Amino acid sequence: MSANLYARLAAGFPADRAKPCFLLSDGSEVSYGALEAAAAQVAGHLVALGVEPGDRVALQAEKSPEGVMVYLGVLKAGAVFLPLNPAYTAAEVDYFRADADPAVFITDPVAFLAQAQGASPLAQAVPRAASDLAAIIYTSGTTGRSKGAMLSHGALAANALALHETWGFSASDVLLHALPIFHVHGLFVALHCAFLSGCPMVWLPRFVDAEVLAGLSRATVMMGVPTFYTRLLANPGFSRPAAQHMRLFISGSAPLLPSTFQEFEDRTGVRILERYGMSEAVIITSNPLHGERIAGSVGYPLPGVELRVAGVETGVIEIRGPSVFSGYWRNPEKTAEDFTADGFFITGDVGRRDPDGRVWISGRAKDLIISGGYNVYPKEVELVLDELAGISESAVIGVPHPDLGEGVVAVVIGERGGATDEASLIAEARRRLAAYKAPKRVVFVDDLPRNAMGKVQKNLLRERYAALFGATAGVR
Ligand code: MCA
Ligand code: AMP
Repeated sequence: MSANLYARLAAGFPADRAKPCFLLSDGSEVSYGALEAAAAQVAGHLVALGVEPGDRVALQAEKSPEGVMVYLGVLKAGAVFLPLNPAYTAAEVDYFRADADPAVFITDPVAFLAQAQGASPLAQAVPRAASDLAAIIYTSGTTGRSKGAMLSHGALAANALALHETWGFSASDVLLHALPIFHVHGLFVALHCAFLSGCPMVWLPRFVDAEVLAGLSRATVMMGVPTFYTRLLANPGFSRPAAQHMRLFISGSAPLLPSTFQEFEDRTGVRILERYGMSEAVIITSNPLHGERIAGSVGYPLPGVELRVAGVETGVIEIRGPSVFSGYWRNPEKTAEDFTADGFFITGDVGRRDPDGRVWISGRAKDLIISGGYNVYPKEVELVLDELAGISESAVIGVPHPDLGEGVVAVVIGERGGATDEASLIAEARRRLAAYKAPKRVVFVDDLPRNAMGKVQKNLLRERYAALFGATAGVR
């Protein structure tokens, strides 16, 4: 039997295909029937273009229902979906293009769908084995170069089915979708839960607190990064009545501060359900739907996930299970480095487990900043800064930020006689990198603290600049 993920997801679509899938801000709707028909057109068009099973199809575009139609069409055609953040600069995209070698690169899904109308729709999903690739998700590496996490049809299906069950999704849900759809959270976690239950989504192009607040009155479940919740709490209109339609608020992609969890409960009477995930494994652990949700804990491993801590009490989290990725695209060395001999993936997150299995994440062994739910790899930013005139060396760190969780800060040593300032360095960085990766602040120093090996001691820098954005608590 084919394991094509499209067929699995479509099996969850409502029997009455006239039912809505997307509830749009202008009051209009897109039905499941329209989604299904568009996916068939896209798949037919891709096949007619000569796209073979396993070929990559890239999509770099602003969020839209048409983008989702393209995603499903790519799956149906048996090709490999490659989503890219529209904020990436041309230089960043050149790298992904060269590395992933996509057969088709789509930047305007509306125009692509219009072209696809000329093709004959593909009735049946192209047969795929569970181990065949469904998507490649680029996630930056410690060397400053992104690597593509290869996710198979089987891995994505296993995770989607586990989440659908764990979070109790049903046809009577309405999911508020305000996340971007070029990352695992908005693309797989949110969409797959909706599709498997055949429920509609309140579809917002991006997070705007007033629009989310309005959307909540029509929704039952919301998924977001912690910044969504701090921004909702900053809106005085967000109160108990605003949340009363909701059965579930889910948070992930970055640590949810216990203070946010508590403030949310005080304001609404509801406890946010925190879960933990990664591009390489989709969702790994979740607090329980029924049972205690504890601030600062990411809950229990999902069914099928084996999780262990490499250390006596606290250590790096390692995982094994059906939703773990198949390796890094065209990078067997890095793949080998990140798996143990017995097949566990080394996440780079540091944590501990209670005797009953509950997981707590306390930090990261990897040099990674998470700003508003987006990963920023310091090395990538340092490489860019070090090339700029006026800078002899830089160290990029994340420090507590009241809105974004962590804010990117560059600590730089200027070149002797070089003339540069904070604003121009930030502007230069933004020309070369997606805006979310650029430092929000630059601090000039004469020297960087180093250990005996000459390595910059970033922990000292993080302590020194902890109050730069006026936030009190950091990574829990
Ligand atoms: C936008 N900017 C940012 C960020 N987003 N800077 C730092 N960090 C960010 N996250 C830039 C913008 O380009 C803008 O610059 C300026 O900062 C201020 O933007 P603002 O209007 O405040 O931002 P926004 O458009 O409202 O976006 C903030 C956001 C957004 C809503 C928090 O970043 C977001 O939707 N984040 C979700 C990320 C996500 O889905 N992560 C999941 C990864 P200018 O205006 O000058 O251009 S998947 C994952 O991590 C795993 C698997 C998991 O567990 O889920
Ligand atoms: P990504 O590479 O975008 O998939 O980001 C994955 C990383 O986000 C993980 O390795 C964690 O460091 C972090 N992360 C995701 N969810 C949580 C959470 N609930 N608590 C703490 N960190 C998280």
